[in-house]
Amino acid sequence: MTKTHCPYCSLQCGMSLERAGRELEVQPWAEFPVNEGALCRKGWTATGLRGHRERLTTPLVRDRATGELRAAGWEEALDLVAGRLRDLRSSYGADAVAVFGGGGLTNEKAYQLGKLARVALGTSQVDYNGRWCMSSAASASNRAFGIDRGLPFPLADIEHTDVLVLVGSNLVETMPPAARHLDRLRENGGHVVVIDPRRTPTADRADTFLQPVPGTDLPIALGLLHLLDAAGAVDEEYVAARTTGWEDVRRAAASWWPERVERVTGVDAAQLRDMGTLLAGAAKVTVLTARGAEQHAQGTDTVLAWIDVALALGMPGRPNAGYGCLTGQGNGQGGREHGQKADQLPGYRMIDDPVAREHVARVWGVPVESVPGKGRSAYELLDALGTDGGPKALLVFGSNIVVSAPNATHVRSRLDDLDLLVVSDIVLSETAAIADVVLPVTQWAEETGTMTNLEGRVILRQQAVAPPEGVRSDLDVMAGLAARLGHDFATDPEEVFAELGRASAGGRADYSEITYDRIREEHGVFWAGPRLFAEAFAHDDGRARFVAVEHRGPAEPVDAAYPLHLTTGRVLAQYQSGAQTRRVRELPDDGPFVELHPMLAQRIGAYDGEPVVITTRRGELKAPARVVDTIRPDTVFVPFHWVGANRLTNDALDPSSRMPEFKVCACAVTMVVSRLGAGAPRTSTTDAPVEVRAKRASKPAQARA
Ligand SMILES: Nc1nc2c(c(=O)[nH]1)N[C@H]1C(S)=C(S)[C@@H](COP(=O)(O)OP(=O)(O)OC[C@H]3O[C@@H](n4cnc5c(=O)[nH]c(N)nc54)[C@H](O)[C@@H]3O)O[C@H]1N2
Ligand SMILES: Nc1nc2c(c(=O)[nH]1)N[C@H]1C(S)=C(S)[C@@H](COP(=O)(O)OP(=O)(O)OC[C@H]3O[C@@H](n4cnc5c(=O)[nH]c(N)nc54)[C@H](O)[C@@H]3O)O[C@H]1N2
Ligand code: SF4
Ligand SMILES: [Mo]
Repeated sequence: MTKTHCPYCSLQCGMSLERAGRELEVQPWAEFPVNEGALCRKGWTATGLRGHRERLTTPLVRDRATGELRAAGWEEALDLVAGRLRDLRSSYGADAVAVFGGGGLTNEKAYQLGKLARVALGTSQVDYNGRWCMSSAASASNRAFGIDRGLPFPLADIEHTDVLVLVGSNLVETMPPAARHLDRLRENGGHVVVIDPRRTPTADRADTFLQPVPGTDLPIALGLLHLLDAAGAVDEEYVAARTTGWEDVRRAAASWWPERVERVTGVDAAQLRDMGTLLAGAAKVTVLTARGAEQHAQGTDTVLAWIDVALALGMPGRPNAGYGCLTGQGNGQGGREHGQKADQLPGYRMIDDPVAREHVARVWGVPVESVPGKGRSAYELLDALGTDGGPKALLVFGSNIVVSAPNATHVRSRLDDLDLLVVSDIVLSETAAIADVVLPVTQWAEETGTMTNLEGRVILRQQAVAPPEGVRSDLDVMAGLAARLGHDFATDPEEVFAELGRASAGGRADYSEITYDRIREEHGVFWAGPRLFAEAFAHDDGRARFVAVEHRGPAEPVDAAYPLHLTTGRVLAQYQSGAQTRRVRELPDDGPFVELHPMLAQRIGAYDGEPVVITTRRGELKAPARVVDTIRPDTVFVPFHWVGANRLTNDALDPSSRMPEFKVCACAVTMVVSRLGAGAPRTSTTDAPVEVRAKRASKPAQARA
């Protein structure tokens, strides 16, 4: 029996893997405090990729003559990659080679990937998919608090807050075992507020539900600040002692009276006033943001506005209160701390900080001048591929870009213009399928490494079974490439972790005191401790910053041609690009769908289950309609776990985090001529028969599926 953690999301649920003959069974690990033995369907079925017929077990190389991928040996594949990287570097310079990582990689891999880029390849062009995840919350937290720790307190603390505000989180479907905290909070007499354009299963667990137009969470926060100020509910003592900048925020909020907020957001002024009263009267308030609020071209400002609300109430640093971001990927937190980010060195050090550069160069044993500077952010990197002056080769570890990048048709064209695309994966993802070289790697359960969960708790995923013959670990692959480029890299995860500890020592995220043994003994170890900010914030003066922000609105407003808001997100049974979960037999793989309101369905003559076409300025997708009365009539929703959703999405970026606007763009929906004989798109609202799918009941999240 091996105690380990789920391969998927940032909750990193503890689980126990037991061998039963040739099978590997998932069993509860009841003592692990974050999930107390509960798992969601994805966790229970996580061994489904083991021994899967689509598992990659040999390197693949694209044959020049046939254009097809063919099996190759490891030496051939690695020699080929290293040789072509060397050639491209000598023709075009070191920045002609780019590296793209993932927030699902272990800390050891994320650290080694940054080192592979900076030391072995000498390129500044490295970034990762975390840019598309929580980067807006990260840049807001750095600005406001001087540090970016998703949750500065253990998740279970929310059970003891008085009011919990979830801004753009559907955690009942995205972190099902965490739903227990909502239930316990309400049993304790607490109040849950959910803000989402869709009445999700999470909203069904709320006492207050606000259903705004996508992209308008920022004015809601300004409206609340306006109300709190008018009611004299601002904690003046806390504001004076622990913060700076309140007066600017007060001025910015002054013109956001509730009726103006209602006009912009669609949220009733009366409902907003009630929420203001609720917050004003609560002793402990916790605000949590997730992708719904963050994945916008004004995502950073939106998070800053919500941090302003928490600060005005005097919450951050108080027990069972404050602000946090619900990070998403398995190693969403650690993945952004150890140097796979374009502007960053291990330990959350900034790459343009001379002291940080000296320290890390010493650990790496290289001259400090050889450490490259800041590179392009994820989307800007992809956008530059194959262009004049852009990278000619891309190495991908742990991301399925073809499915999950915004404006996917354009990104695909950039990938097609590369001289060399190398993908390391466990299956032939849509991105691996177009690569020149595919390197098959070990997966979770076949290897050991640490992850840092959404609370900043460093946990240990331990190897439970031997990998299939023919695959190598990512650490082996990186060492193999480094060796061919003249560098000696460690491959033992514990050794790499110790090196990471030294490189991070003294940084904002300092792992130097953490060891595998301590993690095993303590159910995970929090870097910087479980609770931050009780005494001081991380800025030099110890104070948090209020930041005054303005509402700009979505980069692409609706108009006559594209009259609807499109938003995207997740369903419970699939994970991310679906590369893994679409292959797990026990999980429903029912394709993308277009969720829309009965009123909209009636207007266009669409029927539940029948195909509709959704169009944006960038592309179109045909998929079955899912007619539900839980979504705003002016908004449609498409899950992104299947190819297609991202052909539609907008690549407008947040100016500070460089987060793409996944959560809102303008679209049009028309019905397709169907077998029911309906014809051209309709505008009539009187005669179209509408079948309304019963609101899907919230799934028994904690029950074993
Ligand atoms: N089942 C499942 N769980 C997952 C994942 C998965 O792929 N599948 N991925 C993991 C990862 S990496 C992440 S980042 C997390 C994401 O976790 P969440 O952020 O909870 O997931 P999303 O579905 O992306 O978005 C949450 C909600 O935002 C709403 N929303 C859309 N636009 C807006 C808006 O403008 N404002 C507001 N307030 N809400 C809006 C959507 O309707 C949706 O219900 O989930 C993690 N857990
Ligand atoms: N429209 C829309 N698009 C979105 C989002 C959205 O809400 N809407 N959300 C965004 C968010 S929050 C995220 S996090 C991204 C995620 O999108 P992706 O980056 O595509 O995430 P995954 O599907 O997890 O991709 C991981 C890939 O790595 C492989 N893999 C798994 N483990 C390992 C490993 O240890 N090593 C290696 N080498 N490979 C491994 C998997 O098989 C898979 O192919 O999508 C973003 N895209
Ligand atoms: S919530 Fe589900 S996907 Fe996330 S770690 Fe737990 S079992 Fe895995
Ligand atoms: Mo994410």
